[in-house]
Amino acid sequence: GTHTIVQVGDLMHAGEAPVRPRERLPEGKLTLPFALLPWPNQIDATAGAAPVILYAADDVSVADKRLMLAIDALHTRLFPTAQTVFQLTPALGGRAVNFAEDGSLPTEGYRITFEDQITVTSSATEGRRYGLIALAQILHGAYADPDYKFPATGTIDDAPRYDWRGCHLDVSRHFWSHDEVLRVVDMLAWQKLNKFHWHLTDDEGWRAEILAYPELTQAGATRGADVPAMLPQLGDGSETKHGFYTQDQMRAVVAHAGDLGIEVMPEIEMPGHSACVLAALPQLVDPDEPANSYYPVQGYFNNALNPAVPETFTVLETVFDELATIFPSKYIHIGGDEVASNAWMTSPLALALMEKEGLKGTFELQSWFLRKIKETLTARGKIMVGWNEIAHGGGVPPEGTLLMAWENPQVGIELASQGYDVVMTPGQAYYLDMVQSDDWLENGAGWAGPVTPEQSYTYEAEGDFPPELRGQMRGVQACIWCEHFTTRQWFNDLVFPRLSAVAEAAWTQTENKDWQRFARQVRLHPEL
Ligand code: TNX
Repeated sequence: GTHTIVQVGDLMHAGEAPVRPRERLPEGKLTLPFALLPWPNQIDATAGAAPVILYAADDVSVADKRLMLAIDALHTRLFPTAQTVFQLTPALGGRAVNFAEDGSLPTEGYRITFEDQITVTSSATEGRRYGLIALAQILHGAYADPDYKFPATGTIDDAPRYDWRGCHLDVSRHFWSHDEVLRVVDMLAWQKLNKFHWHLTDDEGWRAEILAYPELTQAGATRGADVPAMLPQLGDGSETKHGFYTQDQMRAVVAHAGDLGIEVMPEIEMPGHSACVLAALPQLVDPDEPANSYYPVQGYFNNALNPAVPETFTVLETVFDELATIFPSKYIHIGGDEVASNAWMTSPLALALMEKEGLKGTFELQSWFLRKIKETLTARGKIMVGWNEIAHGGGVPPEGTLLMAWENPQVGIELASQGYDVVMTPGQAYYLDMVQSDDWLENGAGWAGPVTPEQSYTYEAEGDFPPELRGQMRGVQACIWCEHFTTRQWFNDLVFPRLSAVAEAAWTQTENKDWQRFARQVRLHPEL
C-alpha cells in the first residue's frame, strides 16, 4: 500500500495549497543556452540544433572509458528516467569524444573543444572527470528542456576557484540511511563539490560503528525522549531517528565518493555536543559532578566530555584508530563548538586538573584538552579540523589546523589573522537548515536567517578578507544541519537550490556569477 508522511507544516497549511520554497524562485533567464552548474569560468560556444549522444572515440584508453561509464552511471542514478549520455560504441548521428593531456592545466581544470569530434583535455583524472560531468550536464539539459542546446563549435576552459568545495551533512539529529548518504554524495559530485564532511556524532546520536565500544551505537544511536523536549514544534520524526553505519558501509561511502573525486572527512564532536557518548559510556562522567550543573545552548545538561577523566582520551584514541582504517583522508574534524561557558566547573576532577595545570575557567581547560587532541592526531598523521571556537581560551597551534568559520563572516577573518587556515561556512549564508523566507509556516532554523537562495548565491566569502589573508581562506562549504529535517521533503525544500548556490560560489569566479542565469539553471537539479 502507499505510505503518506504527514508533516507538521502540511497540517498547518490544511486547506491551502502550500507554497514550496522553490516555487518562490524567480523565473530567471538564459544567458547562453547551455545547462551547466556550477557555471564554467570561460565558455565560448555556439549552439547546435539538437542534442546528440556522445560515444568514446576509437583510441580512448580503458581508464577513460571507465570514467565515461562512471559518469553515465552517475547521471542515470540521479535521473533514472533520463536518456543515456555516454556510450562506448559509436552511435548513428552521435559525436565521438576524445581525450588529451595538457600538463599546464590545474589538476581539477579541464578544457572541452567542440568540433566534429569533442576533445576533453586535462592534466589529471580530476579534471577529466569534471569535463565529463560538464558534458553530461549539457546533454542532460538539452534532452530535458528545449531551451537548452548542445554546443556545435567552441570551447569551455574551466578550473575551480577554490580547492575546498565542501558540503557537510548532519546524520545525528536525524538519521540518513546508507543509500541516502550515497545519493547525497552523487548530488555533490554532480555539482563538482569535492569534500564531504560527514557529521557522524552529536548529542542526539552516535552513528559510526566502533568495534571496541559497541555501546556507542547500541545506546548512542537510539534516541529517547529528547526530540519532543528539544524541538516541540516538530513532532518526533521517529521514522528517521534511529540507526548507524557499519564500518563496511562507511568504507563503501568512502569508495563511492573517491570514485567521484570526493574526499570524505569524518567529524566526531568533542568535547561538547556529546550527550549520547556520556549516556552510552557512563564511566566517562566524573561521579562527583552534580547532574544538571551546566546547560549549553543545545539543551542537554552536562554534555561535554570531561578532560580530567583519563578514560576520555583512551576512548577517543581508540575511535581515531578505528576511523583511520576507514577514512584515508588526512583531515579529521573534531567539532570543538558550543561548550557551555561554565562546563566542568562543578567537577572535582576537572577543578583539581585546572589547579595542577594552572588553568583558569572552562575555555582554558577546553584549550588544554584540544591541544592534547591535536598532538594525538598529529602523531597519527592527521590534520585537525574544527569549528571556530577551537580558538577560544588560547586555542591550539595554528600550524596544521583548519578551522571552519560558522558564527559570522567576521570570525573567519579574525581566525586568519591569528594564523589559522579557514573554510568559510557562515550560518548567515551557507547553513541550509535556515528558513528561506519570513513565512512563519516554513520549517527550519532561524538563528542566522532567514537566508534566501539569492542571499546564499550573492554572498562573497572572500569579500572582506584583507589581501594579505586571502591565502589562508581555503574555500567554502555548505552545512546541512538536520534538527528540522523530519521528512525528506523538508530536506529537498531547504537544501535546494542553496546547495547549488554554494557549489557555484566554490567553483565560479565572482565576475562569472549571475543570479538570474543561476535561478534558471537550478530547475534541472536532482533531489534526494
Ligand atoms: C549551530 S554550527 C551548531 C549546530 C546546529 C546549528 C543549527 C555549529 C558548529 N553548531 O549544532 O545544528 O547551529 O543551525
